[in-house]
Amino acid sequence: MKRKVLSVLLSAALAATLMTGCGQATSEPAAEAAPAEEAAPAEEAAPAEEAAADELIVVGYAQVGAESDWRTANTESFKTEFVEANGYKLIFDDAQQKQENQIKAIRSFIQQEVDYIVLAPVVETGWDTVLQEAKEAGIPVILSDRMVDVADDSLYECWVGGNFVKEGEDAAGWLSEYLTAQGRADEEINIVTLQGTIGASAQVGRTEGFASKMADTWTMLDMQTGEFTQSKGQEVMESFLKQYDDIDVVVAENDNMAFGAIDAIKAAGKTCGPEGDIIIISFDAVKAAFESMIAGDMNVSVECNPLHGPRVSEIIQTLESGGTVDKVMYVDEGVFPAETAADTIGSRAY
Ligand code: GYE
Repeated sequence: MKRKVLSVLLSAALAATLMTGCGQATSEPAAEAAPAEEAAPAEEAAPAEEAAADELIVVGYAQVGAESDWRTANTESFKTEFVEANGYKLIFDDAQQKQENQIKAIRSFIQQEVDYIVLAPVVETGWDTVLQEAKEAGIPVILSDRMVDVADDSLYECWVGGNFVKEGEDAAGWLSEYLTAQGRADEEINIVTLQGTIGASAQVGRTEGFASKMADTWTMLDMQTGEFTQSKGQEVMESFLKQYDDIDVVVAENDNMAFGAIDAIKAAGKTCGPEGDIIIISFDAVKAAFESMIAGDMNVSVECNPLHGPRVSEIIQTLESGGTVDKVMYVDEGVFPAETAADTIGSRAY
């Protein structure tokens, strides 16, 4: 609907340009000014590039922010996929980890009459009103990465992302096997968790998943948010180290917070990683995590794949051709322990 209007406007603008003689050289007559209802669609008469511009699918992406390596890879994935050569115009908004900014971005996408809205919601709650507005405007909303918690699931088309609960379970499963292999299965183990942004699906799922697999011999000493950033992760770890002198394991709910925690541990004169005193468990498995494992600082990173651009594009293409998509689509993810890092790093895409 929207694109047809745009195409009519563009063809009228083109015709006006041609009639004033300022346009690019073309042999086409001014007949392009014909009303849209006429048989020959305006774009057939326009030069190839103009025709292509008429057909672009306009996508507004309400991104969380730029808080982590994962997020940077995710943004890159969208910016590479949603290009004119693939038939898209991308309107990208970085909300700096603030829900209010994402709500503003969505309202602006609605005003601009985009064809699709893609939302990576910073937290799960508080979306009912603005998604209702998008629905009333007839703009499909595709959720990517994190989930929303809304009363009416017809407010979004579908969701694609990682299985965060499973990631948390996998992290605990790895720890259990690791401790057993070390002959420490019966030892009292003290754990602290650096949580992601409270209320974000990645935080909620990873915290829940890990908690559900806690062994009887493990104690969760403390959990605090590090907002998914390296600096906050470091700050929180510094305070944990002051408070507790017997930390065996750090669970960082993303790699960047783990990097901050490692810095804090070293600054406190302690050691971590496979040869050190404190076990570091992390999530995302970005390239820098592999480097950290190779350097001997991190024990394991549970993968979370950020390359959602092509996945969302495929969803849009399916919807464009009248097809249907699954409501919930999980991406396959693995677990990467330090001993495999050197062999794997070369094949990592992010
Ligand atoms: O783990 C973290 C990022 O929602 C899965 O957000 C994403 C998380 C990812 O900031 O690094």
